[in-house]
Amino acid sequence: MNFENIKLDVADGVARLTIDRPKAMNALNSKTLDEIEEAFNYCRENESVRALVISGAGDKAFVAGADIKELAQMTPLSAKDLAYRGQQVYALVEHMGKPTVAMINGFALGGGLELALACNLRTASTSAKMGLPEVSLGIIPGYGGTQRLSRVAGPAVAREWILTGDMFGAEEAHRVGVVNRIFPPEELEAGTMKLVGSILSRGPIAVRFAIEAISRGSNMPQREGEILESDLFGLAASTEDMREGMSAFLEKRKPHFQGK
Ligand code: DAK
Repeated sequence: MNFENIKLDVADGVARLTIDRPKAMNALNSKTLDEIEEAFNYCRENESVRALVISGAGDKAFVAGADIKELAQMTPLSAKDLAYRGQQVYALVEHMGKPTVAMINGFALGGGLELALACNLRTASTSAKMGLPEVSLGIIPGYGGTQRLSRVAGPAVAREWILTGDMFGAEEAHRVGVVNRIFPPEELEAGTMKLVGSILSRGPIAVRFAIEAISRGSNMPQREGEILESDLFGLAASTEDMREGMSAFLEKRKPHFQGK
């Protein structure tokens, strides 16, 4: 695949998607959004991809939001189209059915933070800065930020971040649960890959069902989420992976999961 504004490499089951417009702080213009969509579809459909890690090129930015030059041209109708399009692309990563990690290596602002919030997990460099500055531009978050930040870190944090439009450092983001793990810049990559490696060593079907139960369940009343959980639990109990995992424990050896 030939991309202009992103890179996609797959090695050892992990797809690395790099947003690559460093001169514009990796801001998302419509071409970049198209390419991200193609990459997400590839990752979803391709069995050799077992996990996805997203980061930004260079050492300054993850993604500094939507491209403000393009946003400035928006009309009500084009804004509606853009909203629909962005929501579709972000839903692809949210429902990929494989572990997805945003590795936040610098500024993650606006649509950039919203992209990270659509991933299952977030790691960040201690020098990263995050925020939803849309109100400073006279708009509100439009790629799910008002919804996902509330679900990830709670409505009080979402109100503070969205209403002030302020930027927050990685330590604060970690403290309030917006990011899962923080690392010094030089350890971000290794730390993130270690986290991914730990997930990939577990039963792949169980990981997939756990992602589904958490993601879909968070949009359901608790009792319905519990019913979804019990259905998926039942399905997990039908897998060879379950037998292997339990046999390995009883035989005091490491499991060899086949994803079956
Ligand atoms: N768009 C376009 N260009 C950007 C950009 C952006 N978001 N962010 C940075 N750049 C460009 C700068 O214009 C500059 O370009 P040149 O002047 O060199 O040509 C270059 O990147 C380097 O930036 P700076 O010189 O500003 O670098 P600094 O280190 O001084 O500052 C910064 C870095 C990230 C703090 C600063 O660049 C900054 O504040 N950037 C803007 C952050 C921002 O407000 N982002 C937009 C958030 S709003 C929608 C759905 C979603 C959205 C919109 C619509 N619909 C449903 C319709 C999403 C909205 C957002 O993301």
